[in-house]
Amino acid sequence: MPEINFTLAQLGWKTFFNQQLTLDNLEQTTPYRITHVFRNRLIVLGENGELDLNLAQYPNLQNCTVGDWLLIPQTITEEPVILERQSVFQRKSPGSNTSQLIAANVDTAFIVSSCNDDFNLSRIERYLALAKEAQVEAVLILTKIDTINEEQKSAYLAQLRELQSHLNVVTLNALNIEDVHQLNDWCKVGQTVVLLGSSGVGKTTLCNTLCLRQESTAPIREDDSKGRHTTTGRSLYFTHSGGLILDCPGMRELQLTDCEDGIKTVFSDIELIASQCKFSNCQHQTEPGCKVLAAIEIGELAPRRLENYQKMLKEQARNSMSLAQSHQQDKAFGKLIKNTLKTKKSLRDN
Ligand SMILES: Nc1nc2c(ncn2[C@@H]2O[C@H](COP(=O)(O)OP(=O)(O)OP(=O)(O)O)[C@@H](O)[C@H]2O)c(=O)[nH]1
Ligand SMILES: [Mg+2]
Ligand SMILES: [Zn+2]
Repeated sequence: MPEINFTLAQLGWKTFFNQQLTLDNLEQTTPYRITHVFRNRLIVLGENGELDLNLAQYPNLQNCTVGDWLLIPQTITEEPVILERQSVFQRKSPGSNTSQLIAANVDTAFIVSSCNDDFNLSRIERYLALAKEAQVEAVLILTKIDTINEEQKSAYLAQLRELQSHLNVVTLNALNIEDVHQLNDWCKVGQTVVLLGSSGVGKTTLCNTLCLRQESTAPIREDDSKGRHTTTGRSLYFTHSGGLILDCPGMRELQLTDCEDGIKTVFSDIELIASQCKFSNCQHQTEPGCKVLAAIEIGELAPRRLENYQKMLKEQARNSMSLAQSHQQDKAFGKLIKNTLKTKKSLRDN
C-alpha cells in the first residue's frame, strides 16, 4: 500500500471532475479514486491516503468500478457521491441480464493480444468497438514477440492491415523493460490506461514491468488449477513514469451492449461503401447494386470483416434490448409491490 501522498492530479483528476463540484461538495467532501474492487469492499485513494470501504455499509457503491471518482463526506454516515464518468467500459455480464462495468475514467485502452493462438482479428475488433464507444484512444499490443521469428511477426502485422483503422500497434516482450518503454507516452503523470484482453496474454506481466512491481507484491493473484497466476480482481497501479494502469481479469466472453456507435466507427469503411449501395436498406446479401458485395468480389474488403460487423451489430442490439427489457421488468415489479403494499395498507386503515 502506498506510503507517499499523491496529489489529485497524480491520481488522474481533471477539470471535467472539478466542474461537477458544488460549493457544499468543496466544503464537506473529499475526492477519492477507486483503486481496487473486491467482492465486498472497495479501496479508494485520495490526497490523504487510502480508505477501505465496506459495500454493505454503502450499497450505492455497488454500481462503481475501478477508476471511478467518489466524493466522500466528512460525516461518515452520509453516502459517498459517484462523480459523472469521463469514459466507461462495460459489457453484458456473462450469464445474466445486466451490464458489468469494467473500468471508468480511462484515457487509453491497451488491447493486449499475444502472438500465438490468441491472436484473432474479430476479437480485436470487439475490443476496438468498446474503446471507440468509450471515446478512448486504443493501442494494440502484441506480446510474446520473443517467441516468434521475424517472418511470423511480419505475417501478424500484415493481418492487422485488414482492420484499416489507423491503429497504434506496439510489439513487445512484456518481460523486457526496454521493450515496454515504447508505452511511456501513454503512461504519463495523470493519465490512466486500462489493460484489456484474454486470459494469459500477458496483461499482468506487462503491468508488473511497467510498474517495476515484483510479482509477489501483486495482492490479488491466485494460482489456478494449472499452477498459473490469473488475475481475479480489478486494480489500479502507478507506472514508474507516473501514469496509472488498470489490470483486469482476462475476459472469456466479451458480449457487447449499447455499443452501436463504437461498432460503426470501427467499421466506418464498410459504412462508407454501404452508403453507395443501390438500396438504402441493403443487407449486403444478394441485392443487386450492392457495393459491399462488389468490394468483397474485387478483394477490397475481407468477407470476415463484413460478417463480424453484422454479427456485432446484431448482438449489441439484442443485448441492449434484453437489458432494457429486464430493467423495465424490474421497475414494473417494483411498482407492483409498491401498489400491493399501498392497497393492503388502505384496506387495513379502512
Ligand atoms: N515469453 C513471453 N512470455 C510472456 C510474455 N508476456 C507474458 N508472458 C507469460 O505468459 C503467462 C501469462 O501472463 P499473465 O501476465 O499472467 O497473463 P494475464 O493476461 O494477466 O492473464 P489473466 O490474469 O488470466 O487475464 C505468464 O507465464 C507470463 O510470464 C511475453 O511477452 N513473452
Ligand atoms: Mg492477469
Ligand atoms: Zn449492400
